[in-house]
Amino acid sequence: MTESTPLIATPEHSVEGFVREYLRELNFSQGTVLERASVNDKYLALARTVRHYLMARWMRTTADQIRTQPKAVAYLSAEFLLGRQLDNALIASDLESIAREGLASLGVDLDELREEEIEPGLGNGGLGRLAACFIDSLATMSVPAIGYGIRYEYGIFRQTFVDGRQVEEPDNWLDRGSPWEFAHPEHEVTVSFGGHTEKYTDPSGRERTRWVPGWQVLGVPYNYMVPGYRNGRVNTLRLWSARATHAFDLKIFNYGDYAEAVRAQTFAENISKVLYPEDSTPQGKELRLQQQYFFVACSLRDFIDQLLPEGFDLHRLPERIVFQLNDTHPVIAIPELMRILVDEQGFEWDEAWDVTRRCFAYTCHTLLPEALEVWPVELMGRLLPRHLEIIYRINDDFLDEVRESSGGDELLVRRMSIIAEHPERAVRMAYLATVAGAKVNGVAELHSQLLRDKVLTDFADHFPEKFTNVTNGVTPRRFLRLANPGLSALITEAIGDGWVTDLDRLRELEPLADDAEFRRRFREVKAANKDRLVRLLATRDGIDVDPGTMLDVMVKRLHEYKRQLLKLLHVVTLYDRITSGELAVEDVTPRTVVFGAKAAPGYRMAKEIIALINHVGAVVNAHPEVSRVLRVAFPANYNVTVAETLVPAADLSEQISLAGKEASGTGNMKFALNGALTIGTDDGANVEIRQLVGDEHFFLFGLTEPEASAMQEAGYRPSSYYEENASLRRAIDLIAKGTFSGGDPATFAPVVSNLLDEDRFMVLADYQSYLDAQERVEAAYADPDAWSRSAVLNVARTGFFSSDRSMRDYLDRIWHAEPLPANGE
Ligand code: 26V
Repeated sequence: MTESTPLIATPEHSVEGFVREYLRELNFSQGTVLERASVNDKYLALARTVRHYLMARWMRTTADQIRTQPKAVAYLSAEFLLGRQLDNALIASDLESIAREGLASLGVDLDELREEEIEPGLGNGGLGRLAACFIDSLATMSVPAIGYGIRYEYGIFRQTFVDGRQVEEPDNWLDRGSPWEFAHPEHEVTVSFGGHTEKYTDPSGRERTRWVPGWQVLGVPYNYMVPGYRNGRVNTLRLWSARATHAFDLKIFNYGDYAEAVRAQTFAENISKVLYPEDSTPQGKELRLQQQYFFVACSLRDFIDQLLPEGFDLHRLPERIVFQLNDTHPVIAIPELMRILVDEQGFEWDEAWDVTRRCFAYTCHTLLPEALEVWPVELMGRLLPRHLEIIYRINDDFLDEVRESSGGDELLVRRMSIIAEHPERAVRMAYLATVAGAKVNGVAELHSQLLRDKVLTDFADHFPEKFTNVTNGVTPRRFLRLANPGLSALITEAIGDGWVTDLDRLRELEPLADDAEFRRRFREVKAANKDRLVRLLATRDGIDVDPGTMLDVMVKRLHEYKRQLLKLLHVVTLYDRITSGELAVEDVTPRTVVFGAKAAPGYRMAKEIIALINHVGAVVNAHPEVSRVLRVAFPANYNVTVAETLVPAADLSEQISLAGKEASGTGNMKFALNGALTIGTDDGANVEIRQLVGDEHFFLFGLTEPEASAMQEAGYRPSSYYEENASLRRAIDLIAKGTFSGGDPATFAPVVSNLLDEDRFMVLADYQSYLDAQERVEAAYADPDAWSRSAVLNVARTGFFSSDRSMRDYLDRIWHAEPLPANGE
């Protein structure tokens, strides 16, 4: 046996082989027999069976990486919003029909078992889902890559509504077993916190610093398979779980204080207990900084100790690894690597800096200044005293450089300092990442432009070569092949199945947009997808949707800048026009407006908006006339699993953020790729979607970014729109006087006054333009043939938004790494 061909027992790729393996799992791992197995038993046995089929590829991929020592990518992310694993593993290993048939022969329904899986919700929204799409693409492209993150015991909260208001419940996703993970306690890593630093002279007479920590925890790695799509490759996602150190166990024996020892244990294990829901502003919470340092310290240690050959010369680290920093959450990795090199490996500062600045690259995912993370110096000094010293030194050196290149412009020096002075002394993590990273990228063309021009301007002037763009993408495996089997089959019938790993091939569908038969079949698929959604909403939420209506969908985290309120004002305006008799129901295109959104538990206004949506929905849906043509559906607990049924069913995709606020959006891409038309502003990736699909197939409205900025600068007055636009005034008045709150004007007064007095995201300024665009939507929808032509062109022209393309861009522009050869499939 050579290292490249590990000896692995792979079950036979046949129905009989599958059934044998499945029964073995059920009997020997699950400890039951088919006749007595619960649905969960059957699901767990199935998951483990599928896992067995991937094992040989996983071991082979790992062995190839160890053997060939290529440059690898480590994607450091505090969030991986994976979605369910079973379906993806089935399609990646080409086992779907074998599993279906094999299970059927045992009287088991594959689809029932699928529904049993609780998705790992280890992310808030776009940023976490992006990380999941990226690791899927890296595996599919055979790129040597590893994802590093945190194994939160509780993922994003489960949302329920009580009287229309959001209530959060813990997401105990691990409770019923976690068949997709492999714990490796033997590879635990020790992570230090607190304490102090001290100077000492080493045997060679050099002045050095060491960190004397105050306390420690252990990180236990849990490995997850990341299967490439039918390429014989399986990469690894390694998530860290916190444990108390064995010192705590010892305490039990030494001091007999059992209760105290257990308390300490609980304290340590809190670190990976819960995913922080992103707030209206990121708060400087101590536990969050602990989480960030915890996973980053574990990951660097792991890469150096486990994945590099023994005795590897760390001066050559940049040849072997690039750490991609997914937003600022993992940025503490930069001083951590400096600490390892200088304090532990005895590097000179300049040597260490030269290595470090070639090992990291940073992706920024926002434009809102209040969303940029800063950590109070006081907190950082208490938790990570050595790292704070290192950050100071990096800052001193950098500011000297700025001083010199600017001829002593002290104002500029202060603006660019990694340490903010007001309102309190704090470390600006985005600045640290920009100074130390080899590259800094935004996530859509417009976003990258605005990053340079507005957010990191001084840095873009100082390091113009660092700044680049990589437009986001989504994985076509999950969001087309798996989520939309009907459309997938139609596409494959027309152009073959190469599109699954080469999404540009969708271009070949363009001529079919003019083929009446193809359009008819496309509409058939859409109708079937709507039926599937109708069944889901009926059984999951008790919501009744008419599949004959236009499905108008707005799903995304609830944030003021995304402007769910603008969508709601459209709904209220329709309600007003119908109830006032201005519009006859016969003249209205019947539509179902679907919302899906979680609000951060501490974000007051977002939660008020959720309540308002539910209250407006209740009144609209209960109105005998209005509800004939307009309904609002707001299923609770929107997540990846729901998206997989919702996106393929949508007719209209709402992407209506104020221009210049949405970094990219990725939901917008998923909808277009599934043949929904977009109504959207000139923001984020909408800009590129519109350029690609063409103006005639996209409903553009609203201010442009320069217009919005200019208007803000000139002094934006939302009340003037209220005064001058009668339709808008009536909609707001309906809310204000309590039409949707049982006659009580107080209920939604905070929302109303927010709109009239401040309206930070210019909802009122864009209202009329949005209404006009919605009228264009209605006119277009009235011609089903023309609409489906546009929809087909949306599919054909959005292959660019594959995350495979994003990965190619990162490889070329930032990582300079190469794929491994495919593995014979
Ligand atoms: C956002 C906000 C917005 C309101 C103010 C406070 C606050 C705090 C944190 C965040 C999260 C920023 C990181 C994030 O999730 N960005 C999203 O990343 C996606 C993937 O690149 C991108 O498509 C979304 O446009 C972007 O919002």
